[in-house]
Amino acid sequence: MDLNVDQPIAALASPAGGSLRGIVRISGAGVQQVLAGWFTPDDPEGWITAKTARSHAGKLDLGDASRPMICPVEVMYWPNRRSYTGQPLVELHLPGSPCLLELVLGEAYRRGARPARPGEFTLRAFLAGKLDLLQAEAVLGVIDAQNPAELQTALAQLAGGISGRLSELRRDLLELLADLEAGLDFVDEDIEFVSRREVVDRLVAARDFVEELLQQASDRMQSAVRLKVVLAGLPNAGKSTLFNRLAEAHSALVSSERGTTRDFLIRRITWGNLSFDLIDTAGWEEGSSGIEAEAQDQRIAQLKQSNLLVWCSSADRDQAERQFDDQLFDEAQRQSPATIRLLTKVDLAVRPSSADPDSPANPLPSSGGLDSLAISVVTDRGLSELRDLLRSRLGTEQSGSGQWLGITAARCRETLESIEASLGRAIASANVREVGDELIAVDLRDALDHFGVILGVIYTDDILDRIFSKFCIGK
Ligand SMILES: Nc1nc2c(ncn2[C@@H]2O[C@H](COP(=O)(O)OP(=O)(O)OP(=O)(O)O)[C@@H](O)[C@H]2O)c(=O)[nH]1
Ligand SMILES: [Mg+2]
Repeated sequence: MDLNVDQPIAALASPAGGSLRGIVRISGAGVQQVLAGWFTPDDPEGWITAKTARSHAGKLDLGDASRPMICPVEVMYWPNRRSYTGQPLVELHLPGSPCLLELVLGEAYRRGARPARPGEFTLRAFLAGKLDLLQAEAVLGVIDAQNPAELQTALAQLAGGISGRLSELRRDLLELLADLEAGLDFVDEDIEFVSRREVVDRLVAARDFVEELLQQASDRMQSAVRLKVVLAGLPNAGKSTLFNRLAEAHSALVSSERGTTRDFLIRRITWGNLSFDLIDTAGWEEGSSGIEAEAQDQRIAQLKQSNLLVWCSSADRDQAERQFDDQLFDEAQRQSPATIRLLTKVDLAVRPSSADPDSPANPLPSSGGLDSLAISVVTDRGLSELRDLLRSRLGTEQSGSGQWLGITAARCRETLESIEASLGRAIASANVREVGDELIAVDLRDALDHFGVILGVIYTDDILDRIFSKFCIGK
């Protein structure tokens, strides 16, 4: 990790490949010198004397004596600390030809800039105090966001949501530490800057807050392992057909032969804010040897890792199958944290002529509290209700951890645990009258060091390396 921030660095800041516009970004002391000799501004005086950020139109000379090559360019120039990186920065806005952008970058490297490493612009912003570590991670979150919910979380973190709350708590604890330490200087004179009662109250409030953050970070880590919905049921129940319909694809083989699906298939589904993996599994069979036993083990493993089981029972199942289906359903339900039961192929069910035309024939056994629906992919019956049900069941799983980016939760969880432990020790000491303030101060200082690690007030090369190496070049 190169923490020398003076040498200019350059990289392509727009996506690779042809486009209407391409951007080359150069940051560091002396960016104007890097452009000297090949950038001719339309307003040379304005370029040389620029004191504030603005755009400078002009031409780039990329040719040589035998082959002149002049290209129009718009140079955005931030001459001072008010740039993204907190240091002089230029962006060359050019036609987005990959060949042209490569020539421009090559010229910048020849003139004193070096290629920027992944995330190095954001690293410089962090080192200049423009962003804290949580916000730097949020930049990555914004770039990588897969859906509006992830984007919203990343933008809130970039705007300083979590940082603000943590900084406020850190400030409060720093003040408490200052009061305790001031008291230590006057210990012989019995002057108290803060009462024990107040020390305990403030420490307990801080620990409660940290516990809440820790819970959110842990929830986030769990939902970072993507939400999984498993389709299961007897052979021929219509699982693969439903899988294809929900995934709006024809990935799964469908046939009237039992046992068509042998392995399992996964498809990522995104509906607005909600993303989950839908998994089609092989039909459940009797038998406990060979390949069937292995398939059964796989199914159980899938169910255990799933967030929701959708059990399919075909409406045209006969009496014997009904019993077997109910028995396997009970077994599957025990392995899974949440369940929906579907009566599939309701268009096929033979209904006694006297029956209520709105209720499905061959219904599911009634079981209290369980969500169940009758569907048909032939008539579309129940499909939109099924989508709504999945949205509401999975939406509950996804909420509650929305304030944390996965990368931040992963980095901070252990540190939050250390803060919680330090504050716990400080509270235990503060609750015993005979224990001196100096012992409380030791644990409080420990907690504050860990806060510093989360926000990036205290950092090591290793931490920076781990965070910024995840970025792409040019960011
Ligand atoms: N009439 C009708 N037929 C359906 C419906 N859904 C599926 N089928 C038919 O039922 C048969 C079995 O469907 P699949 O989707 O392959 O069933 P599966 O549960 O994946 O079967 P396995 O992979 O063998 O476990 C196929 O012929 C489908 O066309 C439905 O809603 N109505
Ligand atoms: Mg199948």
